[in-house]
Amino acid sequence: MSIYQATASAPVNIACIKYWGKRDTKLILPTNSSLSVTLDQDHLRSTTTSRADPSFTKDRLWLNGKEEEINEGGRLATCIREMKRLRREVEDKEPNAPKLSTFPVHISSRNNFPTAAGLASSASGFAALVKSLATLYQLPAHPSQLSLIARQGSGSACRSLFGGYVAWEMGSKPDGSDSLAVEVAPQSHWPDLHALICVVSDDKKGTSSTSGMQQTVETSALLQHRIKHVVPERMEAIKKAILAKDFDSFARITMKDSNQFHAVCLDTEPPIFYMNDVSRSIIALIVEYNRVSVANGGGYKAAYTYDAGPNAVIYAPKENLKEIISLIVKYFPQAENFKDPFQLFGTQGVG
Ligand code: 2P0
Repeated sequence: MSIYQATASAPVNIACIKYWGKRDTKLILPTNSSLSVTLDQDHLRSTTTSRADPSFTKDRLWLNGKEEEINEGGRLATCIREMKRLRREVEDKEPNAPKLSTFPVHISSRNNFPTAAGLASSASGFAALVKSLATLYQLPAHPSQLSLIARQGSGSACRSLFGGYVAWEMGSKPDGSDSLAVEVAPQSHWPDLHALICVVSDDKKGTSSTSGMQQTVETSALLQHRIKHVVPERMEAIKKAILAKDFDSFARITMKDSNQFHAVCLDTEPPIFYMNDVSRSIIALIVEYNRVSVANGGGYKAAYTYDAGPNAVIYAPKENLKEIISLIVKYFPQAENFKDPFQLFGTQGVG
């Protein structure tokens, strides 16, 4: 008897232009396009194994060893249903192909980093889920096509289907068929850009992204300004900066967009705070580091960005990493011991 099983993994991505807000909560269609860098480090990944078997009684999923409910009509159920639909298209074309779309699946997924600590575990998780089912079902699908399905698991997951520099184009069609991820440049285009992740806290965050962003959509006038008058130009400018490997522009845009995302959170009713005092101190450190460099005739040396949590991600050219790490260790001595509340996660190439 054949065994139908496949394993795939997907990395975390960190947005430079932030996704925050949905125009369609069911299909997960965003209010603005976004752009991220996919990390290539081994210890920030989700790995997922899927198995299809006619003896299984229903679809089941385990996350880090604990079974999760697959609610009817929920995100997991939608992703599994959509992947089975693509498999059915293969089976319809190839009558001899095993009817895997009719078998229940068991899925086991593991993250090798803290879940829901603002480190985008849902992004790598849903990307790995979709990839493992695509491998199991031997789908001839392009990553952009798979991104349409991963998006319905978690918006930011669509960007983790590609390595390197990735845009999620918001699209305009009501059915979401043009709201997908596209590669801006592969990691090999700009391998000198590195990301340093500073885990300020690995506690579960207070306000989930999903509910937080809808509160913002409902109550923030600043979000409307951001959607209409800021992000479209910023998307074009950062793509240009990446293609030109222009770190100064990349850094300025990335920091400005992180700041505006957190400003929009503050403009929400009730206000949402994701950064803490340590996060803000790291901002001050990077701002000063850049100021001194520019004052001495140099350029920007590092860029910070924060997602829906207090952890800092610092993008920098490789040559600056040593200096940045020594600055962080100097001002945050806890970092050296890999202890809470500040843990230095490590450095890595991106893409
Ligand atoms: C991002 N974040 O672009 C932004 C920046 C958080 C801050 O994507 O509701 O977990 O599952 O679509 O994808 C977090 O949002 O939300 C996020 P859902 P998701 O990376």
